[in-house]
Amino acid sequence: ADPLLAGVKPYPAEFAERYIAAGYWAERTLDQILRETAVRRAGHPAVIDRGRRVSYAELVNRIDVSQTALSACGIAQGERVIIHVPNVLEFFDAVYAVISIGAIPVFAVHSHRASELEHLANSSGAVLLLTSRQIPAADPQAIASQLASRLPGLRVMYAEDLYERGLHLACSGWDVPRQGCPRPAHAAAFLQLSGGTTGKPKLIPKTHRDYAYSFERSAQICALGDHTVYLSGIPLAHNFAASSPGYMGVFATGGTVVCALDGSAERVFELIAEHRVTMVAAVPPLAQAWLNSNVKHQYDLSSWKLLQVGGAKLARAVAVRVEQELGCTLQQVFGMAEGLVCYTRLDDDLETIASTQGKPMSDADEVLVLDAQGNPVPEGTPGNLWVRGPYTFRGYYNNPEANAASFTPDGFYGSGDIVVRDARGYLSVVGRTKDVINRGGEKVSPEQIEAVLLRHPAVHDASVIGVPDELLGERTHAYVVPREISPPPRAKTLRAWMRGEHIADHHIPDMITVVESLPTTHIGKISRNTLGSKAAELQGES
Ligand code: J2J
Repeated sequence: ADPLLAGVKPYPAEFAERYIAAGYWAERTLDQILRETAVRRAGHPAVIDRGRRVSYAELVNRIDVSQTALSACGIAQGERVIIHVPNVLEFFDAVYAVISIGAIPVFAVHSHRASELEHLANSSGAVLLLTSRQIPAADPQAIASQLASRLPGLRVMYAEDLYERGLHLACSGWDVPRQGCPRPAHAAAFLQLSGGTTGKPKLIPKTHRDYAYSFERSAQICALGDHTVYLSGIPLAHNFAASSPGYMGVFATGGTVVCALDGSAERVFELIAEHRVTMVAAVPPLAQAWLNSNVKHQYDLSSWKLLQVGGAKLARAVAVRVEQELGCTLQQVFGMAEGLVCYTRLDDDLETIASTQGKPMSDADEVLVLDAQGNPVPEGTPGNLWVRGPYTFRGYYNNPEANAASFTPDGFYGSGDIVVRDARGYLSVVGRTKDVINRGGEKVSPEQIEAVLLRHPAVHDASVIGVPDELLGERTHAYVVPREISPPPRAKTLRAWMRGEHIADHHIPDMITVVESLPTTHIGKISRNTLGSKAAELQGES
């Protein structure tokens, strides 16, 4: 089978040559990087998940055995496999077994339900869903049967069964491979979901060599090493927790990953104290909850050196409290699954750390800040962010329409963020042009929620906007125009109905208001912009 995935836009040859010559790209695959560390650090704990401590040697063995289970299922190179597993040990079995076999993980977040998974399966052409029995507040059997009726071709397996099944197969004579299948490093390694995608989910292909560069460079910036004990308060499936520097950065440098099933203050503090965690990744609402927690003094947090916060804008007023109140250094991280990641540096002055979102990780990141006409804006002036570089992708998977809208002809990706760049190259995020609601780091597409509401028989029209929220930064507010029936549907009924639609919790609006009409633009389109400012006037039942 061709290890290079059709539908993936390659880097132009001149760029590839340049990145190789400069030493950014190497000929290694993601599983190879883990295996190399495992040789050097065989007995060192790679993953700690509750009572389970798994050394690097054991982790690699689990992956090899899990690979056998996937082969027995007939999973082959280039096929797509959805990973729907929370922050538990089996997440790594699943991800690295799929990668080792040369198949392509497609990362769902574990809050996704049948509706989101169906879209993901359709747009990726996945043949297998690896889900989990450990997803908090989910009924995996129900999800599997809802999917079975809609997508009869999609097989479903539990990540928890991979290793057991593989062991069983090995006992009955199956060969357990002790390495990954050979692939070039310019092959696609996996597909990431773009934040807040509309109708057709936008999938971001990453190659082994560009991703490896991004987490190895990130590991340098964050001073990762043998001593590192890393915990993510956010899903490991998210690009931030995977590569900035994330678990892949930890595995490249021989540290330990501690699994946290959720980001609650109690759980995270307990794990930090018990395992002497040194660095933690969070979105702003989590960081805020930890700062405001009244239990933090009950735990020994002295091992904690670094708190990374990213995914959404961290308020300066919150940022300035971190060092004093949590006893660790703050690092702001502004990144995107599509590529560019900016960090404040560990030795930056406090003002820079509190008030900027950092500077690009690589000297080879080409960042443009442009006005609406495409002209560079002066330093210190807000403009649209465009980027090109050794780990910024060149196109969405199989999606020419999205690509035409997102790239300049010479390959710069427009992130939809409005930023201000200072003389040193540090960026501050001040707004956005894209139609995405950033709900505390979780990217939500208004269109996607509207589409669900419009399926309700009593809904004539719906419009969803983001409104300011103290904790989340933004929350979702749906305005719904009922059909001319009496009595009109109530907000409460609509919400209850949405819960039954098998969608992720973050796709259920935080507020629903039933109104008589929605403001329109001069050509008659619903205007989300005016809706924001008119919201107060729109009387209705919430
Ligand atoms: C303001 N907005 C931010 C920040 C992301 C590291 C960190 C984050 C992500 C991520 C990531 C922000 N301040 N500090 O992939 O590797 C908003 C921007 C951006 C979008 C990308 C990583 N950090 N954002 O959040 O693909 O609008 O990646 O374009 O989920 O989140 O979202 P996503």
